[in-house]
Amino acid sequence: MSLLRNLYQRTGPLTRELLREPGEFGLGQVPVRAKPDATTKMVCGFCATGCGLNIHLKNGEATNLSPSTGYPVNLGMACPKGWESLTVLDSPERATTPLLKDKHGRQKPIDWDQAMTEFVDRFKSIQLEHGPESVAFISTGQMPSEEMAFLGALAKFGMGVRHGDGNTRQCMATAVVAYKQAFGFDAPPYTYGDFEKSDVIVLVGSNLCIAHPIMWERVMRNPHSPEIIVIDPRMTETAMNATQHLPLEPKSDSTLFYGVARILIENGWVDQSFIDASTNGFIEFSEFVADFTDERVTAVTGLSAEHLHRVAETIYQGKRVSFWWTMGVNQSHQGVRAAQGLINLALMTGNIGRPGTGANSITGQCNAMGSRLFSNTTGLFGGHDFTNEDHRRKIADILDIEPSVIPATNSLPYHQIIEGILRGKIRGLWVLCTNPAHSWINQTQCRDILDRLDFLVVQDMYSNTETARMADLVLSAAGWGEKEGTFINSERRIGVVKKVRKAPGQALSDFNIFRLIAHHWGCGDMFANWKTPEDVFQLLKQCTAGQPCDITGIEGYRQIDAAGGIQWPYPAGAAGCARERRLFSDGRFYHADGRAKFLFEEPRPLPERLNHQYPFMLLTGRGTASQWHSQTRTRQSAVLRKLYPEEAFVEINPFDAKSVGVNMQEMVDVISQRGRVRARAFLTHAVQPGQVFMPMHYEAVNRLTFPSFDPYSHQPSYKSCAVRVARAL
Ligand SMILES: Nc1nc2c(c(=O)[nH]1)N[C@H]1C(S)=C(S)[C@@H](COP(=O)(O)OP(=O)(O)OC[C@H]3O[C@@H](n4cnc5c(=O)[nH]c(N)nc54)[C@H](O)[C@@H]3O)O[C@H]1N2
Ligand SMILES: Nc1nc2c(c(=O)[nH]1)N[C@H]1C(S)=C(S)[C@@H](COP(=O)(O)OP(=O)(O)OC[C@H]3O[C@@H](n4cnc5c(=O)[nH]c(N)nc54)[C@H](O)[C@@H]3O)O[C@H]1N2
Ligand code: SF4
Ligand SMILES: [Mo]
Repeated sequence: MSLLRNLYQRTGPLTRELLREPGEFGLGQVPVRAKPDATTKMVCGFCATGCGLNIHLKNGEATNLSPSTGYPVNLGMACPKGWESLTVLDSPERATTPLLKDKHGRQKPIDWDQAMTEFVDRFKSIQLEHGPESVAFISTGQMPSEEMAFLGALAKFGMGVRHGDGNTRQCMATAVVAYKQAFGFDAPPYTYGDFEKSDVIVLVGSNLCIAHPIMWERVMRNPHSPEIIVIDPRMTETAMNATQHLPLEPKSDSTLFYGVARILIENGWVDQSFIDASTNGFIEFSEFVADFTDERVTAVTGLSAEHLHRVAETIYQGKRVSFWWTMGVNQSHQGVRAAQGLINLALMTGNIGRPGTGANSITGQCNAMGSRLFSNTTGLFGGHDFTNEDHRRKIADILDIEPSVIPATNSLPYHQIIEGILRGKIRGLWVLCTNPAHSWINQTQCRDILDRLDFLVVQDMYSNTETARMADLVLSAAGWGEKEGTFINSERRIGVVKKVRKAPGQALSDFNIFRLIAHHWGCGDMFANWKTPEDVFQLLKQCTAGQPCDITGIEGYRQIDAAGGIQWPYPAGAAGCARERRLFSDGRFYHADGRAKFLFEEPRPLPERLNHQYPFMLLTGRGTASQWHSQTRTRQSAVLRKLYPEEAFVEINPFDAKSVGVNMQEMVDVISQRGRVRARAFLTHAVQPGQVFMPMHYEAVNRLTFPSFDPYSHQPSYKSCAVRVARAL
């Protein structure tokens, strides 16, 4: 404590002001402070479902929580992570002060002013020597939109940084590109009510029971006894509850969708009037899919012809068919075209824009949707384009900055930033709210590359993440519950997060860290109006004017809070505030001619094929509902820790286990061309012979994965690489 006090006393005036933050233990701008022992509500900070949680306060500070019954998302339910959201904040692993690596490689606590001096001096000198492109950032889908926007503006407009990307590249990039090309804007069209209104629900590469348990609860509330078709190589928990499970060969999704499209066309099971009125490219698409005969499709997918025809018939007979996809599609070497294959099925059968329908990408992180609109990485604020001069001028006007400070070119995507480090082009990296030394593909190379940086800054809640341990400078950040802002959930619903806890030690909200950096960098004037998250919300709101995501009708946090979240779009003048809205009910899309596009391409073979040395295909993904990604948060809760296996395990089919000579629970080595990792064997028929599965939550897993990427979205293909399994000696 005395160390903290000393550090505090040495800080400059702005730092001191920020460390005090608006109303210590208070709740900033959000009107929930009336009674110190009140209950307030906010949205969960883990997954993109965006459940509402009631936070119970004692003396103005959160002591407990329960799921909100009145919130339109979760209707009184929460998963184990949501319940444990407050617990994970209390941990000895929290970063309580900035840390600087000394010449012996040990990280030592420092005060914020010294941290700022190091940050500014090191990054500026790298930029001076190697040009502005030599410093880059990697951010996240887990900070409030206001913080993402501050980072994007500070780095790109204030600090002259040219390249910044997010962990959303690992996650949502494929869906973004698929939607932009097909619809003319990145716009997931649905509302969660659609789960309850469909009579056919098609889930592709999406394990709702584990990854989005509350969305699954919404499916369970569906009163129409829906057909549930799960398309997943594994018999997942979700597949076990399906009426049809199609255990296709990994990455054969587009072939399957083209085959089903061909059957629909041959039988005349299409909605010709919708196709004529609202789409382009159907004739070309029909000609293309004619080649996807039963023989071809069954050979590639491993499914029977009966399977294909039954799916096609179920889709035809459905009155309200919804198509949902997640990482089984997005994380693929040809993910964009696979996602569009699914979009095509919705378009050709007219299953879009009506209740219970849609081509629906489910997002992952609590604010992945916010990062898509407001992170200023791949696109300019509000769904604008860096390369468009009018867009740059519009945004410059709103932010009251010179248009010339806005880069006219796009940033490099994540994997090219990593390559840039390898080639010595990028020498300084600022990593925020993500843990690439665990989550990026092909870890052995990734760590080696991060090691080559002249200066690595990591801004995180915890000081011991795999990436933070490599950092030259750690900036100690507040987490969910310790700051305010807004998240956008999977169904485009904006929800509020509030400060209901004080961050430990000298940890500051990311927002205030950005204010501090702006001040020390010398660009504080540019952000003179960016004092509170709600100030920034007001600016972002203006940036959306006239866009498909227009939210100029929202007054501010109070209204969002009272309404139970508000879905975009909500333009000024919008009448009333409907609790639920879906897109495209008028059959008009965002391309200039108002039509959606059929997009397709010849499927390509897997980048890393199996051979006799590496005979198994490794699939990776979520393991349990109580584990979150690299586990920095979920491992802090004793309750959550009890709900998942502590050490890495590999699921293997009993038939393969026999051929390898391993029994249940024995240790094995899983070996790819890139690495060898030890794991416990879990024998299960849930994985098919020839495939094995490992959850991504264990750090070892990405030492095996093969770095291949979708050519359009640059998203890594985490879910297929060749491995062999051997008994551990
Ligand atoms: N508990 C928990 N929940 C989470 C998360 C978490 O870490 N923990 N993370 C959140 C995030 S960021 C995300 S992105 C989502 C991810 O949510 P999901 O995408 O549902 O989860 P995954 O397990 O990554 O992948 C889903 C399924 O894809 C299947 N799959 C693999 N290859 C193929 C293929 O070629 N085709 C098809 N059709 N399927 C395939 C896998 O077998 C797996 O069951 O979850 C979110 N929710
Ligand atoms: N093999 C394999 N790898 C995968 C995947 C897969 O399916 N298979 N899935 C990929 C996907 S979809 C995703 S989304 C990524 C996720 O990968 P990551 O983003 O690397 O995973 P997280 O553990 O969520 O990392 C978030 C970090 O931010 C910190 N943090 C949390 N809140 C805050 C905050 O408010 N401020 C700051 N500054 N820090 C905070 C946490 O402590 C943690 O270190 O993993 C990808 N990697
Ligand atoms: S389902 Fe997602 S948003 Fe809901 S409580 Fe669980 S982690 Fe939080
Ligand atoms: Mo994700």
